[in-house]
Amino acid sequence: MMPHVTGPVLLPEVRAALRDGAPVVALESTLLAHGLPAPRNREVADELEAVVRSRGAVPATVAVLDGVPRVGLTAAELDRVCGGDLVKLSVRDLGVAVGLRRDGATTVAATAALAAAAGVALFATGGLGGVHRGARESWDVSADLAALARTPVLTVCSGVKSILDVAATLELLETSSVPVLGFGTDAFPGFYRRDSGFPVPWRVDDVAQVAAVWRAHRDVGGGAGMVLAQPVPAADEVDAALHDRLLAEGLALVAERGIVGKDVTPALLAHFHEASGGVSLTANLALVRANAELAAQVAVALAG
Ligand code: PSU
Ligand code: MN
Repeated sequence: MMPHVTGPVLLPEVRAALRDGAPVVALESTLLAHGLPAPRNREVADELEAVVRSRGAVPATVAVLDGVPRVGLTAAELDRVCGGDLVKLSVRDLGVAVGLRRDGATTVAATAALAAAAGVALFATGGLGGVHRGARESWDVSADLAALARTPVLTVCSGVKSILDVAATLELLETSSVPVLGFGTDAFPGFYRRDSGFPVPWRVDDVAQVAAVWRAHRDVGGGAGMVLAQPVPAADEVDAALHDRLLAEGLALVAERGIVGKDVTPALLAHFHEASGGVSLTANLALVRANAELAAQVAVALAG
């Protein structure tokens, strides 16, 4: 039989940090490969890792390269992730990509799965996938939700985009026994907007509270992940009228072009970035950086 890789391969720095109980934060690669335009995405990859380091944690960007699931990437590997052509891999695609020795960027679901397998508990991203509008007909519900239900990883994000059915997404998180905490907010964030219009079930106001809740959740929470939702910095929030226009246009465009399945989210994101003259990109970058920073602070609190 041919030898094959069974678990993720850790960058030596990440392996050493985990061995020593030092703080580590996993970072998602689909947001780089499919959520941000090249070549800006490559700078963002470095910026996110630098933010994590600035708070005293070790960053570990996750992807599959040549069929090897990797937790922690070298600069050359980040080049490949940001260089285009990478397939978008959710959890169901991981085994296929490994078996066929392919490259791919990992979604929230796949990143959480590989991070957990590597022993990394903290994970930062921009927005979660969720229940799409019209899911009653299309059945389009992101595998991110099912993955969070069974993967003990704390995901720091800015809620979900209003391209989704936010109410249904929150309902499904409740059904899946995934706690949702608002960080310094009573409102579930709507990615580009600080308030999606729906409340969070729980609010926390500092990193020590997050660490206490996560420790307890691991003991009594039944094995599910947890969502820590932080709104986009106020200065970078997209104006409500612009946001509503972009959303209406994006949804119409996706319907018109018959875009379905895993292409829906990247198509909507691309439209937002192109049609907003960079405003949505600024917001996107600001919130991802803030989430990486918060995740690192929580990781440090948990390691201390
Ligand atoms: N939401 C965003 N930006 C993103 C994504 C979601 O605001 O880049 C990406 C994440 O990788 C997420 C994935 O896991 O899209 C969800 O895709 P789908 O809806 O096809 O499950
Ligand atoms: Mn989908």
